[in-house]
Amino acid sequence: MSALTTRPAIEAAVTRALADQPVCDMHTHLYPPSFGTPVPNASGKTDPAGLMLWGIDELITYHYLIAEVFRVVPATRLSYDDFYRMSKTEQADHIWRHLFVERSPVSESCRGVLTTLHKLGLDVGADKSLAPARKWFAQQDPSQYVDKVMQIANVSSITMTNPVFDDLERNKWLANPRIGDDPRFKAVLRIDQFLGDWPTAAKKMTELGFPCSPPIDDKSVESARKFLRHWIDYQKAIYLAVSLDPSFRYGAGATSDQVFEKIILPVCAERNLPFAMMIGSRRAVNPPLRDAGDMGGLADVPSVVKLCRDFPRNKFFCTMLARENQHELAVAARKFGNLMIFGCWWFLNNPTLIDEITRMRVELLGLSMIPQHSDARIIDQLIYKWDHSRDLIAKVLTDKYTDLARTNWPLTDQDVQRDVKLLLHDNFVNFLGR
Ligand code: RAT
Ligand code: ZN
Repeated sequence: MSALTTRPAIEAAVTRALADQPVCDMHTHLYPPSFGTPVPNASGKTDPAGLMLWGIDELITYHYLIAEVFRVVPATRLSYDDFYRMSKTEQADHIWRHLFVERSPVSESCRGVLTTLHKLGLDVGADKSLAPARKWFAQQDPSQYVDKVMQIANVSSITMTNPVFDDLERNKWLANPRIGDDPRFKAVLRIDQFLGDWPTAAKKMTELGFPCSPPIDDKSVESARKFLRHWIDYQKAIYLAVSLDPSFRYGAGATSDQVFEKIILPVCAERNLPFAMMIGSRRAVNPPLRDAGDMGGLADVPSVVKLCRDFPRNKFFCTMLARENQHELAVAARKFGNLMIFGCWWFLNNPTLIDEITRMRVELLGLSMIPQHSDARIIDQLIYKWDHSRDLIAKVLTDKYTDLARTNWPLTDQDVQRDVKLLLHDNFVNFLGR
C-alpha cells in the first residue's frame, strides 16, 4: 500500500474516509416512530403528543431558529405567547419569511436547514416557496424516512436522551414496554433532577413507588439506587446523563455530592455504565422563550478532575458549553483515562468553534476523544449536522497528516480509515465497553 505523501492525496483520502465511515451519534434528542409523531405523513397516523420530530416545519421551528427570529421580530412586535400560540406551519412561515426571505440565511442554524433540503433533493428554487417541500414530506412514511436520513447522513446508530422525570415521555415508556426496541436507536437515562434538584427528584421517585426523602438517609439511598437500576433495565440504557448549571461544583459539601457518592456512581460502577456530564447550561435566562431561552456559562473543570480521581472505577463522558473551558477540560482528559471528552455542544456547534476545538483536542489528545455529537432534535438535522462536522474534521485531519507527511511518516489509506473509525465510532463504543 503506497504512502500518502502530498496534501491533495491526503485530503482526498481523509474526505473519502469520513464520508464512508458510519457515525455512532452519541447524543441526540431524537425518537423512533414508536414514540409517535405529530407530523402529517403517509402512514396516516399522527399523534399530537408524539415525540418523533421531522419534516420541513419542525426543521424551520428548531429552537435555535426561534431564538434567532426574535432578534429580527422582537417580542414587542410579536409576543412570545402569540408566537407559541400559532400553528407549527404558521411559526415556520414566520421564521422562513424573516430569516430566509427578507435577509440571507447565513447563520449556522439557517444554513443547516438549507444543507438538509439540498441533500434531500428539495431545493426551494427561485421563488423560495415551501409548498413543494411540504407536499413531499407529507408523502413520507416515518420509519422509512428514518432509514433514508440515516443513509444520507451515514449514521449507523442514534443515541436518544430519555428524561425519566418527563411525565409525557415516561408514560409512553410505561404504556409500551417495547417502545425502545427499534434497533436504530439506543436509550440514555437522563436524570438532571438527581443533581440539580434532589428534593424534586425525591418527590417524583416517591410518587413512582420508590420512596425517597429530601434528607438523603439510608432508605432514600437504597430506594433511589433501585429506581436507577429499574430504569436502566427498562430502557436498556447505554449510559446515564445529566446537564448541569455552570455553578455546579463537586466536593464542596452540596447535596449533589452525596447523590453522586451514594447513589449514581455506585450504580454506574456496578453496571459498568459511563456517566455523562454536560456542564454549563444556564437554563431559562429568558423563560418565555421556552427551549430557546437557555444560555451558557463558565463551568468548573476541577470538579470533574476530582470525580475522575476519586472514582477511578467509574467512567465519565464530559462536554462543556463555554469556549473558555475547552482547553482546561482537554488537559484534564490527558490525566484521566476514565474521562472521555466529547462534542462541540450547542452554542459551540458552529464552524469557527468546531474547527478551533477539534484542532486543539487533536493536538493535546491525538485521536483519543469523540470530536462530535449531533444534538439533533429533528431527524432531518442528522444530515446537516454530520455534513458540516465531517467537513470540519476533514480540514483538521488533513492539516495534521500533512505535517506527518513532511517527516516522511508512511501514512496509508488504511491508517486514515482506522483513525476516522476511532473518531466517529469506536472511541464511543469502546468506552461504553459493551
Ligand atoms: O442543544 C440543545 O438542543 C439543548 O436544548 C439541550 O437539549 C442540550 O443539548 C441538552 O442536552 O441539555
Ligand atoms: Zn442535548
